[in-house]
Amino acid sequence: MSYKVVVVGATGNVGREMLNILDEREFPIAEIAVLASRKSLGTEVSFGDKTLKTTDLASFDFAGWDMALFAVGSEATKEYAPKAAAAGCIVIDNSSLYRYDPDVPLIVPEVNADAIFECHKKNIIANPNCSTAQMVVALKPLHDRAKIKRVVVSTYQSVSGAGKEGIDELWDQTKSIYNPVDNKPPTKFTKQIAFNVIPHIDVFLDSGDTKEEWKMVAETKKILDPAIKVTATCVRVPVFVGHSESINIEFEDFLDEDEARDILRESPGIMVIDKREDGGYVSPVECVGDYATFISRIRQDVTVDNGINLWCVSDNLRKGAALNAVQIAEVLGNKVLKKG
Ligand code: 11C
Repeated sequence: MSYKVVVVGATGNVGREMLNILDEREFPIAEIAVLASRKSLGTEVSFGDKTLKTTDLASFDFAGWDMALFAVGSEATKEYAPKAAAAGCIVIDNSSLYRYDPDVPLIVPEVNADAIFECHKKNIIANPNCSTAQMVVALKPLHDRAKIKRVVVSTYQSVSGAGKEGIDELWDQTKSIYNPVDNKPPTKFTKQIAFNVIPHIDVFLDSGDTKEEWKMVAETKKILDPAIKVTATCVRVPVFVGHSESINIEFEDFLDEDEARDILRESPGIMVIDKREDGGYVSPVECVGDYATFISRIRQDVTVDNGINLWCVSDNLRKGAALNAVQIAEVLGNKVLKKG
């Protein structure tokens, strides 16, 4: 069986990655439409060896299309996702708009693929925040074995999480360090990002946490287990692509570091690189373009009864966005649409 697929926001970083990944994974496509907002209209995008011309999101009729992968901001999603859903086209949404809606499943296929059966409540499925997606892939198999009580996570998030403007700002500031005449004040980030780190992603909440930190808590509970306590500190670092996370996990039951390593090695979506020698771990530049969530530095935390520390790295534009959306589309095809 093959499907009529729409990619909304096809000219953006995530939209282009969605097209690459649909092609790479040979997603069964009967017909594809690539949509963009008026300002990008007419822009061409690559899909395998084809070049596709974008059409206008505002006037597109979603009736008769099986699924739409949305990679646009919350405003455009708010306007067009309900139209697609009402026309019977199932939306897979990369924005944060529907993630916390109890009638919308929030899915990471390695963790909660069966939540897909909830998709008919609104004809919408949500894709999580990038920093949550990679973390829950790492947590799920360990939770199944030893039940996680609490997670303390610190993130090191690349500028591509903030879109093209984030990438441009790091690039321009890095160059201007050597040519101070070009020095411009930061516009995308709140402080200099080149040769610096910024402990602030998304808006501040009354609690003192940022929205990015709150998302990691709320989304982990929704995807994996509402009983797990999570506390997060999210930090922007001068890396173009690839989010890294230092994760400290406290379990109900004892889990030996060697067993944790073996479990992770056998788990879907994970690549363990953990050699305890110079370079025997993964850094973000090495994960770019890959599908896997890489786990390194797995070790006992002896300061609590049942603790494990690990280092988790993944391509935020892939597992954190486009790949996860395509994996959801695969599950939707196999579990829901195929059965009619
Ligand atoms: C960042 N994680 O790195 C964010 C980007 O909720 O989908 C993704 C925001 C989201 O800035």
